[in-house]
Amino acid sequence: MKINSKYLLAGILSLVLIGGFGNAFAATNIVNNGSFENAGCGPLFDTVFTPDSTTITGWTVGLASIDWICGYWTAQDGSNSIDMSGNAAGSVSQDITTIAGAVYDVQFYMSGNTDSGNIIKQLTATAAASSGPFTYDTTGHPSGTNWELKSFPFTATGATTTLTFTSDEPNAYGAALDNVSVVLSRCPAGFDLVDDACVPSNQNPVAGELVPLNTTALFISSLSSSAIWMVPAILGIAGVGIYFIQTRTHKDN
Ligand SMILES: [Ca+2]
Ligand SMILES: [Ca+2]
Repeated sequence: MKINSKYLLAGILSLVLIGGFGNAFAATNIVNNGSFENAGCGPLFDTVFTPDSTTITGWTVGLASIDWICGYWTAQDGSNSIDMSGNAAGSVSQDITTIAGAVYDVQFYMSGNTDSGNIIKQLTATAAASSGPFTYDTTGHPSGTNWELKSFPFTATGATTTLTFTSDEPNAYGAALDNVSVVLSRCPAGFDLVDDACVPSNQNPVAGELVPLNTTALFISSLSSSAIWMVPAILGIAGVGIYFIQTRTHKDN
């Protein structure tokens, strides 16, 4: 780690900030093509048989087959969605880059193929040690007319986590799936979540973030993209004044 230090003279007017601030940075979806929107589907739908990892960008089809829906019914997001049972129960999976020990939130929308089969459709979602069935009641909801938001968290155990959705409908009429997202929600112990990344606690603050140093030190970051530490010449003094501050430019690793 290379650290360049220099001193700046800065006037700070009544900007005294103590303690932590919430992270307003929008969380980034780390799923590739979570809405199944790449070109090539249609018209209406394509049945995709295993093994296949090229038809739907980012996704590998397993078990028997899935139906890639593009017009046969209305998607939750964009134009395309998935019938988890093609001609029989299928699955879709994707390897996601993760941080061991970090917690992620999975969200997806679920509906069902009402052409036939069970009234209540079921799929199983799996990521790391988290796995569970999700159900959708099609009563009163023809295919594509209603979508329910589902979610579950998982804790990553390595640099890659496989996210899998598997049909529990042993026929051609499965649960429908669309708009899958995974976002980082909590960092491992000793790390803070800053702008969608895990940084060592009390190190490497990012410009624009307000990071507490301790209960008396004051911190404001706004001058550049480099990390900036501001240590008032007189710690703990609030109010209008001119403070000497120290800046450090961090270069990770
Ligand atoms: Ca979609
Ligand atoms: Ca089908």
